[in-house]
Amino acid sequence: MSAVFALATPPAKSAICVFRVSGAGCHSGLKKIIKNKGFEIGRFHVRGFYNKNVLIDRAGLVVFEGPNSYTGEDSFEVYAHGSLAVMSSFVSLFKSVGFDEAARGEFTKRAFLNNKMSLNEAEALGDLIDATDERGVLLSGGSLFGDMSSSISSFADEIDRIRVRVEAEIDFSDEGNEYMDRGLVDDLSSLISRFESFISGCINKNMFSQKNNVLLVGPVNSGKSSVFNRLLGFERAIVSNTPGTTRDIISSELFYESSVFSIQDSAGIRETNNKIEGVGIDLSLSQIKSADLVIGVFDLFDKSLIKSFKDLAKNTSFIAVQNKTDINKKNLECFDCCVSAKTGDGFDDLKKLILSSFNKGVKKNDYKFMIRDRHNKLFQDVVKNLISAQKDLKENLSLDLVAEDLKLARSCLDELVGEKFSDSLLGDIFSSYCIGK
Ligand SMILES: Nc1nc2c(ncn2[C@@H]2O[C@H](COP(=O)(O)OP(=O)(O)OP(=O)(O)O)[C@@H](O)[C@H]2O)c(=O)[nH]1
Ligand SMILES: [Mg+2]
Repeated sequence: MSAVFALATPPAKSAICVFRVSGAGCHSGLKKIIKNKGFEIGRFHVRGFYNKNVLIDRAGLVVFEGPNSYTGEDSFEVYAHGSLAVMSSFVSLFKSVGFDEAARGEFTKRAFLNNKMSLNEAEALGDLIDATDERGVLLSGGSLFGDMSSSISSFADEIDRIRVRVEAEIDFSDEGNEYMDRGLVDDLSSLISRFESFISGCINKNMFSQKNNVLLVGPVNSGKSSVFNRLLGFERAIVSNTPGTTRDIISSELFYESSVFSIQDSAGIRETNNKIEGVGIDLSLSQIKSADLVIGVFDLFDKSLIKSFKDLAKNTSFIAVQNKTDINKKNLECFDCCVSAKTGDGFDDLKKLILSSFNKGVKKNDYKFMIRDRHNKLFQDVVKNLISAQKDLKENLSLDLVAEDLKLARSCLDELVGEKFSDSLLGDIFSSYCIGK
């Protein structure tokens, strides 16, 4: 495949930036842009990179030779100084020697096409990069480095072995003999229960990586924006003593105890004739539906409003927070948590409450592997076909049908690891990757 390049680090000022180049002819292209042309494969060198004799940067260089590279092709990586100007100079330099810009996920797609990894491993790699907490790293790592691929391959072998036995029975019965191998039903049942237990150790990425959406609501001026800023640790939202200050939904991410939460501040809810404020209030109300946790922020004198806000949250978890405890007495009878956004008092408890309200849901520690919708569907199809084969066997129905079901179950596993794939499937998978991966 032709030589492509991409920046593998974000296009932002940084200590260093990393470029990846891979494909046919990339080594000869490299020799055109460095003066000291000798290099050892797999060894770190420092080289001057030149565009028409003008030195762009002295940068780290590691050259790889296919098939012993990430992509399985000849490739190299450059570790340059991380200024935006240096990055853009390298882009021009690489284009000048005929390298094309890589598409998203191009390097991993090539790795898959060159049999360096299976399709489910390529997907797990994308999930590892998307991981926003330690558990996400462990689970996507389990799918990538752990025994997920070997489990799938041993299930596939086992299905094949059972099918061979069924086909032997077909030949046997063609010769007019009675159905013999009674152990088949038991072996198939045991395979089904082990496969189901394997699936129960997998968690769908969608369920796992729910963004932990937390919405702050409450009456005007209760201090929602102040609580929001205090949770984040910086002044993100405007705070003022004018009721109705916040008009829009303001979002930011909060990292706490290796989990990430998406926190949203919203317009205070009250009767209003102001059109813009009214739109903000409608937005707050509609946002409640997509929140995973609603935090009502109140002043002590708002306590009669707690119930109406709790009702708005309907089935979503709700925490009632009393703010401004620096000027009012704490009332833990009415509120779940008492804080002062002004002094920071009570925020450790509030963060713990937020964390625990999410931990009540999915028990992430019960799982070994992270999977996607595509895998889940294929796993369910495997079970469906195995159960159908089991039923036919038990009822002494046609052995040809049993063999056919087993073939279908096996082909779902082939699809999972990418032994069978369509271009559109690869397009769907790799287009969600970062450039440079
Ligand atoms: N004493 C004290 N004042 C606070 C505290 N939190 C907020 N305030 C004050 O309360 C007023 C309203 O604060 P905001 O954070 O803007 O309140 P809000 O609920 O976002 O208001 P709207 O967006 O208008 O609905 C400001 O004057 C804040 O300084 C607190 O913990 N203690
Ligand atoms: Mg506000």
